[in-house]
Amino acid sequence: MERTFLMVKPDGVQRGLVGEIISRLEQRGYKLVGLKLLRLTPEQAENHYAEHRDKPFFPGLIAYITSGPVVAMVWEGKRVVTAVREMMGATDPQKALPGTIRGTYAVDIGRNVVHGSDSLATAEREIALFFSPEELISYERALDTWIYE
Ligand code: IDP
Ligand code: MG
Repeated sequence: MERTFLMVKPDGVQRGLVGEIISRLEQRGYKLVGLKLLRLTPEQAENHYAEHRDKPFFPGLIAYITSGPVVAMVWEGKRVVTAVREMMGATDPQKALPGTIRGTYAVDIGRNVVHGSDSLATAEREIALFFSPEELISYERALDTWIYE
């Protein structure tokens, strides 16, 4: 089973979308294995978004992501890395399909509500950045045989 890192960004928390985003993943059948509310330090934010360090939007991105609390999560399931990216929709909400999280709840690229890992390798890196191994819980769900064949 794959694991991915998902974060409700400060705009999503302020707008009361945490429950909605968790609900979508729960209802799809994915399993929550880690969860915390935190406010990113500038160092954490710069590390998390290191690949964008040289982009013109980087200072604004760091200001945005550190502007309030975020909800960091780890979700587990079959093909979950790709599935979460699909459920989030395109980075630019103007290009996100209706029905996706960004296509439903966002307008501007700099206020796009959620972050999700873009590959298995990224997921591993991002999970390690925000969670210690003891904070990730492996457990059985009675429902799993009704979700996986
Ligand atoms: P992703 O979040 O869909 O993986 P990335 O290209 O990795 O998209 O960009 C990371 C984040 O940086 C985006 O989610 C968005 O918040 C912000 N961002 C990306 N491109 C722009 C831009 O052109 N203007 C402002 N913010 C941007
Ligand atoms: Mg990205």
